[in-house]
Amino acid sequence: MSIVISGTGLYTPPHKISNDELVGAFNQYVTEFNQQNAQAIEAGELEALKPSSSEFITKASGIENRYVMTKEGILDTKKMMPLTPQRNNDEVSIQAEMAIGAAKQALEAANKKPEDIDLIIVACSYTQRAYPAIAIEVQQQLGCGGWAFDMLVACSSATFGIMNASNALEGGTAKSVLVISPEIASPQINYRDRDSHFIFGDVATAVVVEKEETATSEHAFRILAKKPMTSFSNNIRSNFGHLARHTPEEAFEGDKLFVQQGRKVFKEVLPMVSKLIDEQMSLAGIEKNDLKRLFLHQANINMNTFIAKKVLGRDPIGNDAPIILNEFANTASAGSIIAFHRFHDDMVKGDKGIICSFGAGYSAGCLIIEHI
Ligand code: CO8
Repeated sequence: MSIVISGTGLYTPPHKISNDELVGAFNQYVTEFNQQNAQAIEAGELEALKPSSSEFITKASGIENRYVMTKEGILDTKKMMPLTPQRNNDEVSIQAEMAIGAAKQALEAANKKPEDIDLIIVACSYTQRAYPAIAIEVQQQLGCGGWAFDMLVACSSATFGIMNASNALEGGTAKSVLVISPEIASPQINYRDRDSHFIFGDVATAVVVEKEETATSEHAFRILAKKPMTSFSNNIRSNFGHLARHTPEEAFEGDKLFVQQGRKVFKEVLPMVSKLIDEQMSLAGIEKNDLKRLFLHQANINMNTFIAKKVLGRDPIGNDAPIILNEFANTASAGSIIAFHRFHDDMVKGDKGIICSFGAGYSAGCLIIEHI
C-alpha cells in the first residue's frame, strides 16, 4: 500500500520579535540586575551577568527573528515571559486555534473536506493541558469524524506523527489523517538565560496523509521510507509537569523551563542523524544525486549545513536544503514541515526529498518522499 502526504498548511502567529528587540530587553535586565547586586558582585559573592548580542545569535544559530502568539511581557524586564490571557472553557483554546488555522490550509491543498478526515493527530512538544486532548477539540471544531489524539516527542513530534498516520492507514484504522503541530514554544524559554533566550518561536503546521489511491492534489508525495529512532539523553530537558506542584517552592525554578547543553547536543546529534539518513537512503535504494531537496529540522544553521553537506557529498546550493529558522527561529517539530510547506511547489513527478527532524529525547525521524 502506498501512502502519500497530499497537502500542507502553515499558521504564522501575529507578533514578531527581532534579535535586536530581544537583546535590548535582555541587556536592560542584565544592567538592572548588576546595579541591584553591585555590592555582592564587588565582594565576589555573586557573578555579574554578561550581556547578549545579536551578532552572536546570528552567527551561532542563524536566527534573526521569531513569531510569538503573545508578545506582552516577554520584553518587560520585570516579567520576561509571555502573559497569555486565560480563555474560558467555552472558548476555543489558543493551541486549537493555531492548529485549526494550519489544518484548514492543509485540507484545501489536499482537496479534502473536514468530513473526509477520520483521524487527527496533534503532534508537538507541549500541549497546553493534559486533557481533553487538543486533537479532540480540533476534531469537533472542524467537524471531522473518527478519532483524535495528542502525542509529544519534542522536536520529532511531526515526523513521528506522520509515521503514526501512515501506520494507521496501513493498519486500516483510518482513511485520511490530519497531522497538526501547533508549537507554542515561547513560554518555555528562560528569557533571563543568555545561552538560550533567543532559541524558540511559535508556529503551527499541518499535513494531510492518505492512501495514494484517494489523493487528488497537485502536489502529493509518496512516502518511500520512514524510520523513527530514540536514545535517552538529559542534554535537552524540561522538568515542567503536574508533579511540580508536589514541591511548590521549586515549581517555577529554571529546570521547569528549556535547558540544554547546546555544544553536546550539537556533537552527539549530528552523527546520529547522519547515520539514520544514510541507512534509510540505502534501504530505499536512493543515491545522493537522486535527492532534489532536504527538509531538515530547523534548530541551528551550522547543524543544517553540516548534515546537508554530509548527505549530498557537497556544499548545499540554492534551495537544496532550505533554511527558514532565520525568520521563525527554532519551532521545535514544525521546523522541517515549514521548510517542506514553503519549498515543494516547484518539485515535479519523480523528484525525491527527505524530511528529517531531530532533538530532545534524543529523537530523530526520517521520511524519504517522492513527488507522484
Ligand atoms: N550572546 C553573546 N555571547 C553568548 C551568548 C549570547 N546570547 N550566549 C552564549 N554566549 C557566549 C558563551 O558564553 C561562550 O563564551 P565563552 O567561549 O567565553 O565561554 C560563547 O558565546 C560560545 O557559547 P556556546 O559554545 O554555547 O555557543 P555555540 O556556538 O555552541 O552556540 C547554540 C550555542 C546556538 C545553542 C548551539 O550550541 C546550538 O544550536 N546547539 C544545538 C542545539 C539544538 O539543536 N538543540 C536541539 C533542539 S531543541 C529541541 O529539541 C526542542 C526540545 C523541546 C522544544 C519544546 C518547544 C515547545
